[in-house]
Amino acid sequence: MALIFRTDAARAAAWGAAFQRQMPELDIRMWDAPGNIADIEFAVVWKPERGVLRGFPNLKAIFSVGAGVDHLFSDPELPEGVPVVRMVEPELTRGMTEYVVLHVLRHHRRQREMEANQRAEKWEMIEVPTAPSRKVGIMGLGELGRAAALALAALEFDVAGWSRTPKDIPGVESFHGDFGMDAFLAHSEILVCLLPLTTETEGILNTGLFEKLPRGASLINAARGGHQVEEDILAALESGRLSEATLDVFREEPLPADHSFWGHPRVTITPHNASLTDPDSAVRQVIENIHRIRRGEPPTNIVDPKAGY
Ligand code: NDP
Ligand code: OXD
Repeated sequence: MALIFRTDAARAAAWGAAFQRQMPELDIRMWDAPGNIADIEFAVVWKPERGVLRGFPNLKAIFSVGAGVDHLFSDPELPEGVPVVRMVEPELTRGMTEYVVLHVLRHHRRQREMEANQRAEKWEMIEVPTAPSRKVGIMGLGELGRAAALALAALEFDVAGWSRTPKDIPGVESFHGDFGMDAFLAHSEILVCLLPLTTETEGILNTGLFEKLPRGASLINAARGGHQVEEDILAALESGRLSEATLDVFREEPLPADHSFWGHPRVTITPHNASLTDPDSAVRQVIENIHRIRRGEPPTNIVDPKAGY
């Protein structure tokens, strides 16, 4: 029994060390030196090259290094019948909650404008309301959206969330499905996207959606670049439909040097690091699932291939 893994190069050593510490008997194979591929039963991967996973004949589970699994389902040769397990781990959730709270507070308190004023050595009294009078909308109320919504509700923001199915989250008004979308958007002065990227959500952050937000609303996208129509964001900023945007993810990553977002005075860019999987905690989840599979039980956090998340 062997496990093969592929993470970004910078974090590979930390993952290898975590496996070694937590399950020293595990036969770990490196992506570029898989050895006898018939031994490989588990793959722990981030953006594997298309078609490679299909080449492992005895694969029992594919674990995503990240919460998102769009990087796996975009492979037309993804082996059928092999469970895909997404990453759910407390540090990833904690990091995303921090990111969302930080940027919601920045938008809410108009911090970007005050920093611009400082650069211009301009003293201008900007009045900011307090949290209960600010409407925040979270698209996606899964592991990450739910935790972020609860943290914002604890700060007494007026929080709403939108998901496929109705939710009962204390302090958070729940909207769901196509039917609930317009009312949800009307409630979102600060809109946060934490949806998975699927065929249904691709390009969802577009002009049509921005027009349903209160005028001058702001956008935080910490989900996937594929959710956003980037020309529509620029147009909405230009027209005043959107007042500002904080973007952690982009259609093309790294963001190309000549992209208009870089120099835009009302766009804040972060380099897809809203939250990072913690190798120690992640390896713990993977090993627990390996034990479950060995006992003949289904792994936890399995993805529904039809829904794509
Ligand atoms: P989950 O699968 O736990 O939650 C997804 C949520 O989105 C659910 O509430 C689901 O609704 C809702 N949803 C899915 N499709 C639709 C739809 N068509 N209409 C309405 N709601 C929908 O995902 P996570 O919270 O763990 O992660 C969300 C995403 O965040 C990941 O897929 C990933 O792309 C991104 N991410 C980004 C990171 C970064 O650093 N930038 C880090 C980690 C994750 P329901 O509950 O009804 O099923
Ligand atoms: C993830 C990510 O999906 O880092 O976890 O984007």
